Amino acid sequence: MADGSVDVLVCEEYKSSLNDSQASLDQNVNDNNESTTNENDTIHELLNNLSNFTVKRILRNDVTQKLLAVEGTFKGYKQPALVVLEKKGFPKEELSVNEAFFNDETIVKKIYRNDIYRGYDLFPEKEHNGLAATIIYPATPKHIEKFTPPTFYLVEETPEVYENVTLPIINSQQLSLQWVDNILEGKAETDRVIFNDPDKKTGFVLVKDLKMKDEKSLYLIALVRQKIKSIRDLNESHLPLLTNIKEAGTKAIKETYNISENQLKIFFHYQPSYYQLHVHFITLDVENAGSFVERAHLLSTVISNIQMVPDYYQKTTLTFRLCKYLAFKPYEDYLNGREDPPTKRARLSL
Ligand code: M7G
Repeated sequence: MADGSVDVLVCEEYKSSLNDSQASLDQNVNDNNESTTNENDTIHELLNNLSNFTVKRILRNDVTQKLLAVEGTFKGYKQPALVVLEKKGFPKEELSVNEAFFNDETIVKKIYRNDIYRGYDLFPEKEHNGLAATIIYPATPKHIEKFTPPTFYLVEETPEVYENVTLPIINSQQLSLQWVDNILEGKAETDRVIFNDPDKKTGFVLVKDLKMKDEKSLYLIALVRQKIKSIRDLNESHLPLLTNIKEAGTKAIKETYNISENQLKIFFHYQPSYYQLHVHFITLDVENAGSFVERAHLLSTVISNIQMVPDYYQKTTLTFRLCKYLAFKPYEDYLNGREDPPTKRARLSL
């Protein structure tokens, strides 16, 4: 099954960078090129300022990326336009930083003081105060959708909800695991394998993830040989497997990439997209790699939880987010259909 269908079940990472979104749009824009070249050109030629643009809808206001995407119209042009504004990054060199901000052109306004702390608004000279703008005209529904963040739905999955909702979904709609078997059996991606432990109980294959595009940023996954769906199935009997992945996996990474264990983020996803247990290995400096709190479970924490309570993952409530209403609906239906759903009962007793 193609990866594109994954997000029906689990929330795929939302493409938060303009570059990601832009890359996937390029083809689309090229497809439109022939029919729209003339109108497209005139709209940009006449563009001295943006006063003839009217905002119809804010699609995305990303405080982390400092990015604003709006849909609107240009006066005299019928079709929708998309304008993306992005704050620019800072210069890399000390000298350039000095010249750009630490001069008598920069206006300084004090906002607050508290003890030794002061907050200011700074207005550097225009050249260093700019925004990057991308204008797409005409913007197709696909462009608009790309820049519109999904609505997320949080699920607090008790063991009962797992049994009655998640498990039937996994059993009926699971994505094909053929690619996992191919790697485990040495039939595919053999040149991308970093380490292979053939033991049936504690063995695993450490392989470059699809997301690892080059050698600069590490992204590996350890595919487990035992048939285990997810962390929900883990118990005391799996501790040797988990410690082996941690110890042998980090040793192999040290030998291959010279990266120490203390530079690695090693985690499971819950819910994962693929229900054959696997562990993600990335370096600590990689942000936004699916390691947000409502999805990532550190391997070390999982080991520790099971050491304290052997059936911890059969007893605990696991919280995760879904980004499609279609995926959330079975949970909503189940909780609404019961007279006294477990999560409501728990909240009422607080
Ligand atoms: P996940 O936690 O099930 O879901 O991780 P996610 O995809 O939402 O993170 C599965 C991991 O397997 C992901 O990091 C994928 O990039 C990776 N992956 C998926 N496929 C189909 C392949 C593949 O064919 N080869 C390799 N090497 N990695 C894959």
